[in-house]
Amino acid sequence: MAPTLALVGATGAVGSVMIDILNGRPEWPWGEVRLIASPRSAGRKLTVRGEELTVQALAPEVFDGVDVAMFDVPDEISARWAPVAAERGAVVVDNSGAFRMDDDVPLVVPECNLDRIGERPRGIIANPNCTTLSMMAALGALHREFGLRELVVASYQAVSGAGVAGVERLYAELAAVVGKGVGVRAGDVREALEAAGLPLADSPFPAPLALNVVPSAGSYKGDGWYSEELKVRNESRKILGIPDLKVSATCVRVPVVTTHSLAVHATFERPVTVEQARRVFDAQPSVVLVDDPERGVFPTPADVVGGDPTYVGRIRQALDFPNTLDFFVCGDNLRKGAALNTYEIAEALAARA
Ligand code: 2RA
Repeated sequence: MAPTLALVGATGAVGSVMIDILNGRPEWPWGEVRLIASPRSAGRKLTVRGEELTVQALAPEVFDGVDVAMFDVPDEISARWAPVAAERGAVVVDNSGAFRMDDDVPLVVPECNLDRIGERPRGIIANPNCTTLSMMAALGALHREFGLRELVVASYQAVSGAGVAGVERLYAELAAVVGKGVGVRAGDVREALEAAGLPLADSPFPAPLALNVVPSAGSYKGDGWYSEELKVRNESRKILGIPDLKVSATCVRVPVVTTHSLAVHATFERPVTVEQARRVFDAQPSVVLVDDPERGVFPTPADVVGGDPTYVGRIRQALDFPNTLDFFVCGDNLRKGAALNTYEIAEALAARA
């Protein structure tokens, strides 16, 4: 019998992208699909592959008979409900941060470590954070060939990483500054936002995003580090299976709606040329090279948003660092960075069922 798939968080920002992905997949291994959300959203009707489905309220019984349950909900909801789904027999693929670093939960990017999906003693598989995920297909491919040793990363993160509130805030800020001639004197953007009734106290970000960049993503964790920076370090080590990988990240929020970008400085055990790296990327189906800098061709978020692949450009050999490449990566943080990677894991589970 075809397996049953559940989507928990079906009405959220990532859940909506997940439904687009379900509707667009060329292969369809599933029988029944259940859409699950908070009691507030229960009863809503959503269409999956031509069938209108009614969203069910999160409760233990909704997991009975479910083979794979994808969770796209906040950490605390996953922490409480993923074990319930697993106890009822589902394999959970969780997109929250609740289980990512647990030793008995694999953290999976299909291009890097799909073999780990069978090792799930708690019935839970974790999906990485979107910032890590946006570079992993590219980095994993290089690691297999040249052995990654050190990684220095700067991120340029879209506001949709902070949810619907982040997107609404950016649009409101942009509307408040356009045509005002601000951004030329220290503090004038803040003043324009205050004048427009947009105090920073109401923002998900600690500084204006319009006409600005903000070197803070996630929550402050002490010693100068934000949570996103620590996630890049810890998750990269776990996914690539390099526990002592040297990593340093600086995560920055930028006025982009969707698609995270990263400037990557990666040092390898073995020498690597730009041509070799290009061949490796060409051979990786989920990586697309956009790299002709002489003609101004490179990936930008505005040009690749909505796409599934990881887009790579600006590949160059670091001038002063042996065995080191610099390159720029863009990946849609809601697709490969969240919903798509989760779904790819679910699809691999269905293929093995
Ligand atoms: C962010 N990576 O961009 C986070 C979302 N999971 O804020």
